[in-house]
Parts: sequence; structure tokens; C-alpha cells
Amino acid sequence: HESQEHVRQALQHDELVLYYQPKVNMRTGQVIGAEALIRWQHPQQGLLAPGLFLPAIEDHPLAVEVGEWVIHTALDQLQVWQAQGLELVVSVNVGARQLQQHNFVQRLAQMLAAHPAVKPNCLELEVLETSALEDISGVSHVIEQCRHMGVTFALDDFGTGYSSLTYLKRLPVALLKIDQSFVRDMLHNPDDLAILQGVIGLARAFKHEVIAEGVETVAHGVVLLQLGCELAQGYGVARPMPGADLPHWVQHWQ
Ligand code: G
Ligand code: G
Ligand code: MN
Ligand code: NA
Repeated sequence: HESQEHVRQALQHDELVLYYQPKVNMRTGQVIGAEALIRWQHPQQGLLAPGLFLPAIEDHPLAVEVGEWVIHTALDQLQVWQAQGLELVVSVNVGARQLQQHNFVQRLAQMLAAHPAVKPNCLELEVLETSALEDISGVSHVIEQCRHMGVTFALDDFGTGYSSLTYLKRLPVALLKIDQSFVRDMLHNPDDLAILQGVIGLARAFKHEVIAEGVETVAHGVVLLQLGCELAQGYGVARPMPGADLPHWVQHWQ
């Protein structure tokens, strides 16, 4: 595991990169967007997954800097894709705590203003429940303000947090992301299948969209479609890839 100081140097030396994993509609075949996933292109150790270095900066001001770098870089990428004729929504992961940094809304507005060609509704934020002690009304207020700018929201890892149902009830999001832990064994485990049915029903009751992550095979996709979940992300569709590879991937997928 990496230290705070090393992550700071990675940021300064431009060694952080974003990979993008496509999200598709399994019924229509349409590519609806891509999730930005951070990696560290480490000069000695190769490509490092976020689990190896994000924990080192959690609850540290550096997490704010990295979070802003991610949004800025995703907006840059959107601008490049758009110039190539590719219209997508990019999703960025944000901790509920990151949303509560004192000037988050203002900083987001500045970053959007710095990318005038990018429509705000092409940016989606996936909110991660990071602790049991979140100030939900504060988070909710921030989401409202961002929604006024046109940015959309998803609840990430739905079902795994301390208070998923409270989040569902209180946060004005448009999309639920079913955590991959419920999807992985859905073909064999009746409990997981029951949870999927429940979450898809909840999404419908709240008039939210729902996406399954960790969709690894066609068989998973077929059952999810039968259950009423049309949107999918997972290795069965595509692995996360560099942004430069995505236009080519989209061409061959369609
Ligand atoms: O890409 P990978 O499957 O290794 O991601 C592991 C975890 O890291 C996921 O839960 C994802 O939400 C998180 N993650 C990936 N990129 C970012 C990021 O830019 N910011 C934050 N806060 N979390 C991220
Ligand atoms: O932000 P979130 O927790 O949703 O992060 C998704 C993580 O799951 C990323 O690290 C991504 O690399 C990983 N992932 C995406 N699709 C699959 C999949 O089909 N199977 C598995 N095991 N992991 C996946
Ligand atoms: Mn996510
Ligand atoms: Na997730």
C-alpha cells in the first residue's frame, strides 16, 4: 500500500490516469455512457488499482485534490470524445464526504464552465456511501444544487452500505447501481436473485433507473433483462479501458 506522500507525487508527476468502462442498454444495444475509474500508472509497479492507493488519502485534503483532478480529467475526455462525434454520459465516483467539502458546488460549476462544449447533463456523479455518519440532509442539499446545473446522480454500490434505504429515501438521485456482489452469484444463489428482484422493484417504485454492475456473462444479462433491469456494466460487456480506445470499442459494439 502507498503512502500519502507517494500519492501526492503521483498527482504532481501526472501518473494518475482514468480508465473508462462502458455502460449499455441490453435491450436496445445502445452504449449509454462510461464510468471513469482511477488508476495509477506507477513507473516501477505498473498499473495500480484504486484500492491500493485511495485508502491512503481518505479523510485527507489530498482526496479533494484527487477528486477534482478526476472530474476535470473526465470533462477533458468528454470534450475529446465529443469532437470525435461520440456523445456519452461519463460517470465519476464521489464519496458522500467529498460532496460535503465546503465549496463543492462552486468548484464543480467552475470546472463545467472551463469546459463550455460539454453539457452538464453529460456528467453523472456516482455517490458512494462512505460512512454511517453522513449528514444526509447536507448531502441532499448539495445534490439538489448540482442537479440545478444539470448534473445527474446515481447511488453506487446500492445495498451494501450502512443505510442504503435511508439514502434511497432522502437523496434525489435518478439511478440505482446494484452492487456487483449481488450480481456475481445470481444464477446460482436464490438469495441474491431475491435481492435483485427487490432492488429492481424499489427502483421502479421510486421511478429511478437501475443498472446492474459486475455483469460478467450473457446469461447474467438475460436474467437481468427478464427481471426488468435493462442497463448493465461489467466484464461481459467490456473491461475498463483507456479513453482513447473507447470510440473504437463503441464502433465495434454497435
Ligand atoms: O476500478 P476498480 O474496480 O478497481 O475500482 C475499485 C473501487 O474504486 C470502486 O469501488 C470504485 O468506486 C473506486 N473508484 C474508482 N475510481 C474512483 C475515483 O475516481 N474516485 C473514488 N472516490 N473512487 C473511485
Ligand atoms: O465504483 P464501483 O464500486 O462500482 O467500481 C466498479 C469496480 O468493479 C471497478 O473496479 C471495476 O473494475 C470492477 N468491475 C467492473 N465490472 C466488473 C465485473 O464484471 N466483474 C468484476 N469482478 N469486477 C468488475
Ligand atoms: Mn462506481
Ligand atoms: Na459500485
